[in-house]
Amino acid sequence: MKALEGVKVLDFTHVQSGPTCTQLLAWFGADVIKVERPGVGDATRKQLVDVPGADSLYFTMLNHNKRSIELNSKNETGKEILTKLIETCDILVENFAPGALDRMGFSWERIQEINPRIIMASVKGFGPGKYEDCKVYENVAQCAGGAASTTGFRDGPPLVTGAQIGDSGTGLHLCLGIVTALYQREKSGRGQKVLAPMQDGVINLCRVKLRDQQRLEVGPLKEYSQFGEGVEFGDATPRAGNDSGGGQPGRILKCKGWETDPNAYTYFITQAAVWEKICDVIDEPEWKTKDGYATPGDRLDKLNEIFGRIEEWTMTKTKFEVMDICNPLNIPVGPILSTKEIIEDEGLRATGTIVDVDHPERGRYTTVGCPIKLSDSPVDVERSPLLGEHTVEILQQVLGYAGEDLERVIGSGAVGEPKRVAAE
Ligand code: CAO
Repeated sequence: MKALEGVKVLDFTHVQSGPTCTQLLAWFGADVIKVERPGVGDATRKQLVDVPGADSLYFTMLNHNKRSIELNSKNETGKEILTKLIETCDILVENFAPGALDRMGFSWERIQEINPRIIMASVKGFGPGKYEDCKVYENVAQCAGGAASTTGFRDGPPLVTGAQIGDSGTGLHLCLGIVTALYQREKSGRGQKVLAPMQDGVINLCRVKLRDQQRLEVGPLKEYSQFGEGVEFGDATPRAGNDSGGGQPGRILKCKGWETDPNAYTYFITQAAVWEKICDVIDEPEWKTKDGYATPGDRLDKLNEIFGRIEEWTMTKTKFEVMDICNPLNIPVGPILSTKEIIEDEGLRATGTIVDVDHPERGRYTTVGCPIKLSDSPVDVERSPLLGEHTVEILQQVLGYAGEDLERVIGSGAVGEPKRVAAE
């Protein structure tokens, strides 16, 4: 038994933000029916193709455990089928450009008329306001949500981060909204509309930077390296390089091999509670009591010197040796892991966070499994569907089409050519 067993999802999502959300719902046990344009499908199927003729990793890694139906929602028979899907499903998830569903003839009002219990969940770039009509991609959201202006080094341009906080981050927000609405429906009997704007999701993840914005109004941000370096603050939260976001100073430091390995680095936090142990490890025992070094406040204007000395030590060790020495002492450190190291990590494989999956067109590939672990709802990662792989199955089993009616629908051009599954 899976947590969301019996829940049916009409998955009208594409690219990354929406598919991340519906993939989680599928992993939690929902029956996720991905509706795709006949012959075309989700644009990511053919983006960044690495195996000619096969669905890309971009698509496969975001669409596990789903079923695919080809459906032209702008054709009359397509609309008939879509209406039946709305009648049958508990949740509709979409991340079309603003207004696209209305243009198809499926406004929220119409959807509620068809099924008052349905939860309609949408990702849009912006919430209501002057930008609500914009099409938005990951990096636009990172920029508009405060992440870019606060990422990078003070003397460099704003930076976007590799973590897809705009797309996958918003997918997570949407997913929480959906299960919350589902829970409320248990009591109210009514569906509702769930909206997760990408800008808002990024702002939520940048909460501590908005905290700092308001602290800045009453004085300099003393834990930022900039303060110790005597550089004046402007009127907005600055980029803080690799400074830690909390009250304990932290930096990324070189480790043994950094000259040739771009990831031979460690994060190192000079947490106040373990200052004495840090002094012992780096062989500066007098710093424990020395004037100007003994208390966190005193150290703020000497962070460059202190981290410079710690780095002299970390450069004599590999990032894993730093971890092995510091961990037992409760000194917070973290190796900078490359994507290669993560994919090869036995521990992550053992927990199902990194998994290998077989695919009939592309063979075996590695993917990220479910990052959320439920003790009573285990996740089995199943390959993504081929385009229209389940069209006939869904028409028959979910919507009850049979005989001449099924022939009519298939012959209408609304559902593409019925597919045969490639031999597995
Ligand atoms: N049958 C018929 N038509 C279909 C269809 C189907 N099964 N599926 C989609 N379409 C149509 C849509 O109705 C739309 O038609 P109109 O323009 O006539 O309304 C058209 O396909 C294009 O849809 P779109 O505008 O959503 O797609 P796009 O590639 O132009 O834009 C994106 C992509 C992501 C910028 C846009 O969808 C968007 O802003 N989404 C919301 C924000 C978001 O999720 N962004 C993150 C994406 S991940 O980086």
